[in-house]
Amino acid sequence: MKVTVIGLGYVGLPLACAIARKTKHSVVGYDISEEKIEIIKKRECPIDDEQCEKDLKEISFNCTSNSEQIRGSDIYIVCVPTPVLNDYTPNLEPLKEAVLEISKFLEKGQTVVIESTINPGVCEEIVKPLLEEKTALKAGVDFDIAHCPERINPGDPVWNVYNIPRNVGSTRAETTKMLADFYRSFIDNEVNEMPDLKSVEATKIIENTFRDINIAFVNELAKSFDVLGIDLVTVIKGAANKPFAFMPHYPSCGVGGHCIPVDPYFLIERAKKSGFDHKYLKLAREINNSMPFYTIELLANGLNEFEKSIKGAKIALLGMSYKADVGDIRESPSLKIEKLLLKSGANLTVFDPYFPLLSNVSNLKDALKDAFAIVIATDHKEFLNINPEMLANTKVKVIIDGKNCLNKSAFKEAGFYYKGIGH
Ligand code: SAJ
Repeated sequence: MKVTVIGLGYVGLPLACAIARKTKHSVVGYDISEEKIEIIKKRECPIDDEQCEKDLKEISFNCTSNSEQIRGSDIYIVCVPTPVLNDYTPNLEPLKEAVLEISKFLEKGQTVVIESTINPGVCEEIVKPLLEEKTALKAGVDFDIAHCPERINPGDPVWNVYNIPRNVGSTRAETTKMLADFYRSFIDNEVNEMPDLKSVEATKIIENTFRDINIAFVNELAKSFDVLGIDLVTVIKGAANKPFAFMPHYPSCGVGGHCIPVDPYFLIERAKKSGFDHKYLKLAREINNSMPFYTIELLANGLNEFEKSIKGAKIALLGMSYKADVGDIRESPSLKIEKLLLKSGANLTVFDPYFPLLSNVSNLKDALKDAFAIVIATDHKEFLNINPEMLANTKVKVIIDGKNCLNKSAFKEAGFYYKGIGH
């Protein structure tokens, strides 16, 4: 078949590589960014994905920013971002753009698969009318719409597009079967055929919402255990050795990324339209969104111990990425922490090895040099080496460990003021 992947980011590019590498189908990779296409044509990888870097050296596929080349695809797979707007409502513009592009070429017998994360109902309420209007074809009769949510976990060394199980559903059972077999041809794991589109859309949303509420649970515990004088990280480690019915999550300075802090709003907004108010999911979002503020509070308390305030204090903010060892700031709590520090008048130095343009020093040593307090907001590997000896000949006295990633007892024994999140 001819398979077109639309959107060559951290989801679409590994997918296009996997199909090109493991199947006989002809693959077209389409992206609106000419710059990205040029990089891929040189067999370089524009995303942090080791497997993909390897694949791009071995295989090649037609990669283009000219949408004419997607014409005649048996399967169009949409892997574009579905971010949220400032009011946390889903921004489906990139998705609509991609679907509109497809509508110029869609013919009978073809299938449109959405991999982007969407709220229940988007396939039937947005994608379907858009395609039917523009093509005068009928979904479920002349062509099919399917959803096969992506589950890429950026930076994960074990789970990738070749082995993460998938769920797929579409407008017709036989198309779901065809697609499941197609995905099975390059995925060495279960591909579950689901009865309809809404149930597949909902599956992905609850996976990520499950994560958000569990992180909110430990983030609230962090605040209460801080006043109770209990180390939550120690407690979670204890609870985590229960071999069943407990799944550890960890408190931190906030929840970032393109998925976890975003997906719950998809469900909250869609359910609200149908008259249901997700109080619990909204409260979890509020708790997680409060963690950057809590981190600043801990810093202020630490500086107080030295009769200092944030205003005028020399502070090093370490880490802008939302996650360790990846270069991605989408919804990163660091952005909020930086804003709050600047608003409070901090004399701020920012350093993230993945974001030289957002850093105002070019290495960790320079970031620590004159700082009185450091705030760890991302647990990049490089920061894990920070120890009392490294800080001995600096002015650092206060350490706020937003990812609980440094050695608390070593710093306390060396006389530093150390405070983690619930730790
Ligand atoms: N975080 C915590 N405490 C935790 C776990 C995570 O504060 O116990 C924070 C992280 O620091 C990060 C955010 O939450 O800022 C999201 O963490 P994440 O590990 O979920 O990172 P993502 O969004 O890159 O990856 C997730 C996938 N993560 C895992 O399954 C481990 C998964 O939810 C999805 O496959 C994927 O996004 C997606 O695309 O939906």
